[in-house]
Amino acid sequence: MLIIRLLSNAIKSKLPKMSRPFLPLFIEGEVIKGFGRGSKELGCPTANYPLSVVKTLPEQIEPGVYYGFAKIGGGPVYKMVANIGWCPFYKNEEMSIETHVIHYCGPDFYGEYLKTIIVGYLRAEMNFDSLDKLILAINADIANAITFLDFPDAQKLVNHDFFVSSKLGEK
Ligand code: ADP
Ligand code: RBF
Ligand code: MG
Repeated sequence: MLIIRLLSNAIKSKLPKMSRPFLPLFIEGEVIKGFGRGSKELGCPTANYPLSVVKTLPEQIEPGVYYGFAKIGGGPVYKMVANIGWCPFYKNEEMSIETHVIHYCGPDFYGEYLKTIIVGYLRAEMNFDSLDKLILAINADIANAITFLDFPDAQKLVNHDFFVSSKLGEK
């Protein structure tokens, strides 16, 4: 069963770009406290956006795991992975956008202005029968994102004006 689901996810992630015309997607806002489930202890802290930002997502967006770039305040641009959806493993009641900034290991940045560009889709959100399997899937997502974000199409977005221009609210 798991293999069938993984295969169908792999096929979906290869859908032509036009099937997700809303990508790349530009998201920005303040980082707030999330679900407090200790994703840091899972080895994967996720910066959460407020509901007001989640509500700006295009209607057609599919819940799932996405990859892209992120900039915390006036800092450098990092690679990231983001889970957008309801986290079936935890059955959240609200949709959320949770961004893990890959290779960032500085201090917490609650209250900072976070800009993200969602570049591509990795897979659907899944339910897992153990936390260890969720962690394994997240680690595979991070490895895939690191690879895909080096492709020239993605690299063009690193220097996008969105990351350069100073926005109101940016600290
Ligand atoms: P919460 O439930 O409040 O979202 P998490 O355990 O998911 O808590 O941790 C997320 C917080 O950890 C972020 O808001 C940020 O301040 C901090 N953080 C530190 N390193 C990272 C990182 N690499 N990616 C995302 N958040 C990070
Ligand atoms: N939660 C799920 O329930 N199913 C998933 O498939 C799933 N994939 C994720 C992939 C990535 C890259 C990240 C960062 C998170 C993912 N999560 C998923 C969310 C995870 O459950 C959440 O970050 C923790 O519950 C902390 O709020
Ligand atoms: Mg979080």
